[in-house]
Amino acid sequence: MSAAETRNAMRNEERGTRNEELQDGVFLVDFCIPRSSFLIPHCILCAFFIAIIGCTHGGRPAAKVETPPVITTKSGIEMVVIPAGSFEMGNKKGRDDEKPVHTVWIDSFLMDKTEATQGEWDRLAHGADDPKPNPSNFKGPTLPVNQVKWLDAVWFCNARSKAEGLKPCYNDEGVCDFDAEGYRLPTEAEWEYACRAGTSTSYSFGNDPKKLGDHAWFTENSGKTTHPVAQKRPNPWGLCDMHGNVSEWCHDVYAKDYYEGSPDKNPRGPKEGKLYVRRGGAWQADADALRSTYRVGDYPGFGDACLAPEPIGFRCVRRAPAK
Ligand SMILES: [Ca+2]
Repeated sequence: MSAAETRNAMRNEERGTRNEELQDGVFLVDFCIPRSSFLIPHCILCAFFIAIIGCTHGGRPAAKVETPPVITTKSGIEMVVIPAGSFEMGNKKGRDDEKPVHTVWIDSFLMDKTEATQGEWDRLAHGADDPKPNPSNFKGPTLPVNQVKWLDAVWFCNARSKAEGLKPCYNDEGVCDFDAEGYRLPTEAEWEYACRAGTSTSYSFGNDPKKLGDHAWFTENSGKTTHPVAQKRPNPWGLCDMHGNVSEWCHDVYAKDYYEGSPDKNPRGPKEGKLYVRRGGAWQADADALRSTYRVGDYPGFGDACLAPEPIGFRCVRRAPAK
């Protein structure tokens, strides 16, 4: 099978898989709305209500949900301060590459509240000494960047670091210095930890895919296009569009069996491989592909002749500032 055939087969599997195995327990957070002027009071109400009613998952208390603070960077981009903690990564009822479920510790980090937008891309490219054109086929300043190659997402991270006077994380080959203070792509574990936001259900709002339309753009409501970021309800930690709109590049090389030997603290993926991880599903994906634990490996440079718009965007993270 050629590279193009392999990739198309993976994409068809992503689109075609039915939402057949959802986890137990329901964890509903329907009180948060995405606009900043209302976010804090609503999430305080949300946390208060959760404290009152509690929730269950397999008889165990669910992780405590608190709304982390949000900061605004020098570039004017809002980032959520993701707290350090451990979580159960993967899904015992998911696909083979989501198993085994394993406990992972994640250090605190900052994550963009939204997917990287084309407005952000154009501003950074305008001031960069090595500008790259906006790769998106759906055009608009508030739309997420889409059909971006992995190395071009890395370019964006470095350009943003340079624009803010931070040490870039990546060299020209995309090798990451995790000790650098600049921006980078999230590791796959960081992405899932942030997407779950303390939940253990299929989605960050619960298990019911019928509610997905309140939280995500996907095949049933997108009209076959991307949408401006932050139009849907955020997850319990205030992150928008973690489910849907554009699928998001992670830092990690993809390996189907990586969870069998993953480090238990800040895993960063296999050292080598042809595919890179992307997460969260996109406007053209079905509900199953938007689950918090759903994994996809994709070619970093789109090595085929597929004419369909690429559903891939990204968001940036960086180290939490030292206290
Ligand atoms: Ca997304």
